[in-house]
Amino acid sequence: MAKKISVIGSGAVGSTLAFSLLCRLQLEELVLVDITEGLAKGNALDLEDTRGVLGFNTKIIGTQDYDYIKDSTIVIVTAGIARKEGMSRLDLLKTNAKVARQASSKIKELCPSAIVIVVTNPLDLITYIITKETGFSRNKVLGMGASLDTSRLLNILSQETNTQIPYLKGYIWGMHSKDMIVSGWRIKVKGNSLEEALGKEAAESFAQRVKLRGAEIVGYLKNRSAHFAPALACCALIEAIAHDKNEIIPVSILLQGEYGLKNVCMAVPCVINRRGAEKIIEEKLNLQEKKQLQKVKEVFKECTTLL
Ligand code: LAC
Repeated sequence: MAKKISVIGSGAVGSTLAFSLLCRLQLEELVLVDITEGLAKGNALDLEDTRGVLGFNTKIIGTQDYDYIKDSTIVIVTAGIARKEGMSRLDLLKTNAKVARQASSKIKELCPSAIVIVVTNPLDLITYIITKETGFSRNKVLGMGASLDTSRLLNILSQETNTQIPYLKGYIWGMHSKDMIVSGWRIKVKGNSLEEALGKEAAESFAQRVKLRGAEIVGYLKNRSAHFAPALACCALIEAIAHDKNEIIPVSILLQGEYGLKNVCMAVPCVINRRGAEKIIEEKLNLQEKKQLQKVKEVFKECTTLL
């Protein structure tokens, strides 16, 4: 049983995540924090009202006051502004970096043993900021983005190839941006690679479609981004931690030489358990992937100069 989980930010992703957590985990306490007056409190009361149906014993708090996150075992940072139509995740950097620094100092002070999950965009840069600002060991600050992209990949691939999810394998890694890495040879449809299953050209346009899925959704919603799949992907990561699953999930983490990268946060497959990212799995790389990593290195360097 996870003791106490705090969700910072009670927007669409934060509140949907809180709901998913109540549906899927048994918690002693769930704290929702948002600086907008009444938002976390209103959501907390609404969530409490699911008790009669779900039957949980969880104490639920909605507040503007960070002090309530004290001694949380897991803290999820969703606070910040979300993408609107026409914006890239990077456009959010300035505002959300400030939010991330504030959250980091509170987390460091109040929950020094917590595992922190970052959802705020631009994901890899905010993960980097929170890792540095909290000073927590890197295995305890995990950015959730690639597991969402992986769920999107599997959904679209399932429809494209008319194949059920259990017969599909693969994951997305790299940055949670247009520079995410979709490695066709790591993706399998009933044992065949993406190119074998779709053909070379279709495989490329498929990869492009997956990369732009988040933007496609923003295009319809106009003034906000996706929330159901992001929240549930985050919930699955928390379940792997709370249930000590040793599950392999791609998460953004500070790399210190792995994959030839240093001082860069991006998603790589990790073994996730109650200690956070227990182990970074280093896969062999082909030439194209090495080139893509070089690009990540450059993009990350350029972005961190803006911080
Ligand atoms: C997305 C945002 C949440 O990918 O990053 O939809």
